[in-house]
Amino acid sequence: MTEYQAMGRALELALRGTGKVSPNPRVGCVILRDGEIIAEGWHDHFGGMHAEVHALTSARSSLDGATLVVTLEPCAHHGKQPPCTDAIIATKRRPDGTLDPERGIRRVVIGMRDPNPAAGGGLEKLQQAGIEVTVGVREQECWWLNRFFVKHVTTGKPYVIGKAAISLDGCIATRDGASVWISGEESRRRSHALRAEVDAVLVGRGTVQRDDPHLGPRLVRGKMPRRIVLDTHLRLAPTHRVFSDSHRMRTVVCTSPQAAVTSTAELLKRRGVMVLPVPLDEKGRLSLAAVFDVLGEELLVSSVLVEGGQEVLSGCVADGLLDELHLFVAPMLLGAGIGAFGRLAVESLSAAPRWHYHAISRAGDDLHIVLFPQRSSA
Ligand code: AOF
Ligand code: ZN
Repeated sequence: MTEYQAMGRALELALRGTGKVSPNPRVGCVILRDGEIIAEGWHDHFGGMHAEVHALTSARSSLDGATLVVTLEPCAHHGKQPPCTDAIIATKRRPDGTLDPERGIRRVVIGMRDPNPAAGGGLEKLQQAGIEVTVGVREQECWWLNRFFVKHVTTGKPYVIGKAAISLDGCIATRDGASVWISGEESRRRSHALRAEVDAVLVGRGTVQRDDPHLGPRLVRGKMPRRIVLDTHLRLAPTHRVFSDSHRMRTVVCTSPQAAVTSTAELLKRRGVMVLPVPLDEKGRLSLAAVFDVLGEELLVSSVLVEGGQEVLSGCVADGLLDELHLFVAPMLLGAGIGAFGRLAVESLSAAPRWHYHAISRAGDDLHIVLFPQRSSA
């Protein structure tokens, strides 16, 4: 097996931490000796053993001369776990503690460097111990796996994904608001897979009122993300599913500081729903930027899937808050319906938010388009 293929296996193993390691990264590791895998490891849950140590401790044969292949630069710090760099270097020590170049791990292949300022620097430490290090193997795939972690650990803010199921002409609902079945089964399955990957799913008050959604990843196996509801004046009835079903402890309602101390807020809190006061913007609405800041910093939410409706999606685009956008486009026309981004006031073509197509695929009868924002030089 080549190192490139071994990194593919490490990427697969990393997925085993999905939904359990956040806000840590998903990390996978394999150890190769004479082209054969002799050990595998992954970071399984937050606070748990790191991928490299997991692999090192499960090796079935001698590590002498072996290559360790890992999706993320081994950490060099004492966090909840001891430094992986030390564990790798330890394989080279003679009983008297000195380093023997013939013993233990000879080479380390890294997918991407660790952007966490507290944990980085492992690469240099390994080199200082005489280990040969290569970095950047399948780097794009490793970044994709950890794009939530990278944004959160470098900015304190969550990675924000917008999602909408739209008609060919960009509507999320007919004029009277009927929207539930625009996209097909495969699109819904993929949106549920997205729900299972993120820490939180976010919707506005209108969506809860109209659809009374559950917001869980029912069509795939996966954990229930936190459910974030934006309700500036806390007007939603406490009978809605997000406030009353068995997952209500996973619901966070963001509301104005005034509404957060009302009797409705108290009732929700008694049920286990979290009520999070968020500052209002100059127009008296919840500041979306502030919502994401609070989620990232106070609740350590590293990724949010914004599912709508029109007002929230438009607001996120207007304020430049989306890092990624998923559109599921159903082959139907809705004419004068409700546009997914209909609240966006675009004054001129040059002011139009622009995107890059990242990936386009068929999802059953629908198209699944993944986009990244074109950011100005900032
Ligand atoms: C690795 N291998 O499998 C992971 C790493 O608090 P701790 O000790 O779990 O450290 C968490 C930090 O370590 C995390 O922010 C990231 O920088 C790195 N994660 N590093 O070498 C792993 N999960
Ligand atoms: Zn580590």
